[in-house]
Amino acid sequence: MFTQAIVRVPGSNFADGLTSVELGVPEHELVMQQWNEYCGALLLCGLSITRLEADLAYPDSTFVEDTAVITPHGAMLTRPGAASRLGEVVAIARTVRNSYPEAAEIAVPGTLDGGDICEAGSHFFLGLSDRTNEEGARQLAEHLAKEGYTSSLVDVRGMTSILHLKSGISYIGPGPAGENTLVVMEEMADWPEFAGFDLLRVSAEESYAANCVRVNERVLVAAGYPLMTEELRRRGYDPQVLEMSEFRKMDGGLSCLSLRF
Ligand code: CIR
Repeated sequence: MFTQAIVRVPGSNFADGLTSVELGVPEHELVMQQWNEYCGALLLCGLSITRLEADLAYPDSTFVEDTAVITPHGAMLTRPGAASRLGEVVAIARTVRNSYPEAAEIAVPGTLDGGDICEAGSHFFLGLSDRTNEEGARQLAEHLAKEGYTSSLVDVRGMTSILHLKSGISYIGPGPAGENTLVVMEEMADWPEFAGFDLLRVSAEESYAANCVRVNERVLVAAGYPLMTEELRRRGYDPQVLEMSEFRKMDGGLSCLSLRF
């Protein structure tokens, strides 16, 4: 069960952040509306929210997930792989340390974005991407092992369609009958790394919906992907549908907008 979330208000310069897609410029009013609805959904899931003020020095800083990896046993502050985002960690460290005073830190030359780290029960998938390098993943694996978790690498560097590992997979198990459900975009669904999980395959035309988030009894899922939403219902999950159009324009998904613990 999660009880808390950390979020950061999107800045008025949110549109100046990094993006690899050409979906247009986010409209600030809509950004705020969608972000407020997202926070409302977290409240509905029973979480208390720590809301950090907008930080105009870092247009991408509303994507707080990339700055830390938090487990029930501890926290690791990251070293984001994009130079323009490195300073975001300094700004969030104090808040994370309020709950995890002993939080560790990824050290040079490691780089790691939280979006590449997928918790799947007692195992973690560590994505290697343009943002997370082998040294960053190695340091996190060592930290997680001390906490009793296993981990394995998933190399997504060859994939142009996703920014982070969690743009393509999300762990939402256990399901109503104890299923160990891993949501996977079709392109990755046959990868041997994911054998052994109950896969929920997301069709190519709905691949953005592969980034969903289990929060206690609900699953947050992006609006506009009816097959995915229906499949979650069919499997006995309770989907909470949220409009994400403006965050998608900046390569953001549902998981990146909060740190949950
Ligand atoms: C970036 O390129 O870093 C941001 N515009 C988007 C980060 C999305 N984060 C995530 O999926 N965890």
